[in-house]
Amino acid sequence: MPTAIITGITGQDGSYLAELLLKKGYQVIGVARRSSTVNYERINHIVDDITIVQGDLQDQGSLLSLLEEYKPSEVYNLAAQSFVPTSWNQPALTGDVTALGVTRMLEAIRFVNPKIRFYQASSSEMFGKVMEVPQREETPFYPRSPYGVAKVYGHWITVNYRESFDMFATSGILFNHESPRRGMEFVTRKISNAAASIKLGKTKELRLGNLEAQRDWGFAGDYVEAMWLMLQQDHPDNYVIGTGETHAVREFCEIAFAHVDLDYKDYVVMDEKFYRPAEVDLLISDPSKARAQLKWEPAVSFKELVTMMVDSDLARLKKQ
Ligand code: NAP
Ligand code: G4F
Repeated sequence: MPTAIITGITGQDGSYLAELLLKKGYQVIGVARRSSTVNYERINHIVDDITIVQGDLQDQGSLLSLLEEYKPSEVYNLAAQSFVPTSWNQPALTGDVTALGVTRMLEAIRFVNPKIRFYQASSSEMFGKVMEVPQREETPFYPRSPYGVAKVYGHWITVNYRESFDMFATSGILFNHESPRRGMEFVTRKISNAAASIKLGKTKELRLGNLEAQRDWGFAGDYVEAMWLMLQQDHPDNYVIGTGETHAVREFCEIAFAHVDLDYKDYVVMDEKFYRPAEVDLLISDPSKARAQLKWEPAVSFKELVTMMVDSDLARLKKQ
C-alpha cells in the first residue's frame, strides 16, 4: 500500500485528494496545524480512514519528523495562506507559509529521502497581469498580489530542487477550481451561498467587488485527479490545469441566481470594500499539455459547477 502525505488536508483540495487516494488504495497521512478548535468539517466523513498528524509549514522540525515517521512515497503540498485579499493584510505571513513553506518541505524531503515524489500546488495567480492569452506553461509570470508573488517563489524553488538535486518535484499550475466545499470568502461560494440564502428569505442582498473579472473555473474534484496523474509520470514537470474557458464573475451571478428563479441584478450590490489594490482581470488556460501527456480532461462544465454549488447550499441552508 503506497503512503501519501497531504499538507492542507483540512482545505477544499485536501479533502477531495484524500478521497481520491483512499479509493486508489493509498494510506493517507493528512497534515493539519494545531488550532484551539478542530476544523475537520470537510474531512469528517473520511476521518476514520486517514491518519491526521500535527504539522506546520512554518516549522521545519515538524516536517522532518513526519517524513521520518511515515516514510511516504508521495507528498502533496497543498497547504498555503490561499486567500488573495488576506495576502495584502498579512504579506509576511503569506510569504513565510506560501513561499518559504515550500522550501521547508523540499528540504525535509532532501534530508529524509530525496526519492519521495513531490507535488507543489502552484497557481494561475502567478500569471497575474497576463503576458499571453491563453496562459500555458511557458507564459511569463507577472503576479499582482503578495499571494501571487509567494506562489511564483514556490514554483521556482520546486523547479530549482528538481534541477539542483534531481528530485521528482512537480509544479501543477492550477486555474481556479471550486466546489460545494469552497471557503465562504471566495467569490463563487459567496455567490452560491447568497443565491440560496436569498431564495430562502434568509438574506436580502449580496455585496461584491469587481464583477467584470474573468476566471477559468473548474470543479475541484476533477483537478485533484490531475495532481495524482502528475506524480505517476516518468519525469517531474510543470503542467497547466484548467478548462480552457473563461467567464466573468457577473456570469457566475447570472447563472446562480437564475437557477433559483431570481435575477441577480435585483440583489447584487457593488461594494468598493471588495475591490483589490491590484486586480487580475483575465485568466484562461491552455491545458493542451495536460490533455496530451496526462490524458486529463475536466468532467464538470461551468454551468454544472455553478448549479451544483447552489443546490448544495440550498440543501444545507434548508436543514438549518
Ligand atoms: P484552502 O481551502 O484555503 O486550504 C488551505 C489549507 O492550508 C488548509 O488546510 C489550511 O489549514 C492549510 N494551512 C494554512 N497555513 C498552514 C500552515 N502554516 N501549515 C500547515 N497548513 C496550513 O485552499 P485550497 O483551495 O484547498 O487550495 C489548495 C492549494 O492549492 C493551496 O496551496 C492554494 O494556494 C492552491 N491553489 C488553489 C486554487 C483554487 O482555485 N482552489 C488554484 C490554484 C492553486 P487550516 O484549515 O488550518 O486553515
Ligand atoms: O474567488 P476569488 O477570491 O479567487 P482568486 O483571487 O482568483 O484566487 C483563487 O484562485 C487562485 C487561482 O487563480 C488561487 F491560487 C487562490 O488560492 C484562490 O483559490 O476571486 C475571484 C475574482 C477576483 O477577480 C475578485 O476581485 O472575483 C472577484 N471578486 C469580486 N467580488 C470577489 C468579490 N472576490 C471575492 N473573494 N469576494 C468578492 O466579494
